[in-house]
Amino acid sequence: MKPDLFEAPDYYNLDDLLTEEHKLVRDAARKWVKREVSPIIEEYAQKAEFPTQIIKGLAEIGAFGSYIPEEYGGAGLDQISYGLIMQELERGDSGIRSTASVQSSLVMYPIWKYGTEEQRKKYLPKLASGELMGCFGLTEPDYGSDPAGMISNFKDMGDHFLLNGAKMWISNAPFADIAIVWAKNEEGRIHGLIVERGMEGFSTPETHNKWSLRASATGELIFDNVKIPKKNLLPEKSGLGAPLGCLDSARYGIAWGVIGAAMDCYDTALRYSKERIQFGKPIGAFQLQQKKLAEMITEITKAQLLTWRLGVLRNEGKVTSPQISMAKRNNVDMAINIAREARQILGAMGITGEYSIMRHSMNLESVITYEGTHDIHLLITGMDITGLNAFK
Ligand code: TGC
Ligand code: FAD
Repeated sequence: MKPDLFEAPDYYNLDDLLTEEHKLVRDAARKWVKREVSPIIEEYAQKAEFPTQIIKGLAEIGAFGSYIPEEYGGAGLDQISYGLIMQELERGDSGIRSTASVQSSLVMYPIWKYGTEEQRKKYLPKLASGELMGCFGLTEPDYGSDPAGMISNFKDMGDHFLLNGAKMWISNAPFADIAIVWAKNEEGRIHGLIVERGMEGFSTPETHNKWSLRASATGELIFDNVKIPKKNLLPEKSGLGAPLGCLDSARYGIAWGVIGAAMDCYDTALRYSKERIQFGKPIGAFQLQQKKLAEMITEITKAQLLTWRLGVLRNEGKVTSPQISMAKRNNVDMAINIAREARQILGAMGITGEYSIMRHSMNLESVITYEGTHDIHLLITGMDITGLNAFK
């Protein structure tokens, strides 16, 4: 892979909207990605493996639980800093951002918000330092977009719960030490349970043959009469709103993250367009290539503004779930289109692993599907503006 020459586009001087702390956090993450991710990511994507050796570094830049209070080992940062870290990680690779999203928003967040003080103290500091890694099991083979129908269930056996069922498409499952698992009790109410690796009857087979998110480990969670201690139930929130509340946080991070992937594709294509000579001049001098590049920077700038505003609303505690859906949907679509156009600017070189664009493009095919598909987020917006529910 070529050396990482990335320069971040900032067409509307959006840095002026950031605090010194935001810029420090972002620049540290950017530097770390250049040093630790860019040199190895192509090799790991090719061999379809998550580079576990970067876990410690991810913890050190505050990527695990950026906004979790310091008393629980988190970095105690605001929502914009969290977003900027996600942006920088996804500039490197969506799979790296995925691991950090899952750990922060889908594992630490529910323990922080729905757990007991004992659970917070037991798990959060170790998750923040990367000593423990987690995963989040909501999706099932027959229930993806419609998680309310889930079959996984647990029975009260007096001194413990007995968990049965299966989850699939679970990021980090193959190496996670703990799983936040959503399952129904005997009354059909959804609850979160902390399931630990090593519990009898719990297995996590890896999912192979992915053309997307290859540097992220994906797997199943299988529960065959797993005995769960009662103290592992997250008691403070139940119902589908509990996992969906975690998804709000993760979807918010994705809205920022994919801007990183788009910026990397744009920056690579812009540089290439000035260096590649055809018909006696740089291809960037042709109007058709300029149209592509001009549209890319316009879309990136719009996405940056949307996301910055979303961050302000989230910091103020005023954001709505449909506002997050709009940003997730818009920004992933923006990034996937930019990756496709940028690939074309590089001609045949664009399909090789010498450049990051094809890897970003393939990764974004997962990102447009997970955490609520492109269609589901449109229907959430539709429901919000009309008051009419297209799901039921
Ligand atoms: P519905 O009846 O609308 O809602 C059920 C309850 O949930 C509440 N609620 C929310 N709460 C918090 N945040 C949200 N975003 C919420 N949306 C809804 C709602 O108020 C209600 O509460 P209550 O108290 O009245 O019971 O539910 P529904 O069954 O009709 O479904 C609605 C729909 C389709 C929007 C929802 O099911 C959905 O979002 N589906 C998409 C599923 C999804 O996103 N799965 C993601 C799995 S995790 C993942 O992909 C991780 S990838 C990680 C990585 O690698 O980065
Ligand atoms: P389906 O729900 O079967 O949807 C298929 C198609 O039908 C989609 O185009 C969808 O938009 C459309 N559709 C569905 N319902 C409607 C409707 N009402 N109206 C119109 N169109 C509709 N899940 C986890 O729980 N944890 C994880 O860590 C996790 N990581 C993932 C990692 C990867 C790499 C991938 C690819 C997925 C991951 N997922 C995870 C699962 C992901 O959240 C689901 O794939 C996603 O929610 C969609 O579910 P599905 O794949 O079953 O598609």
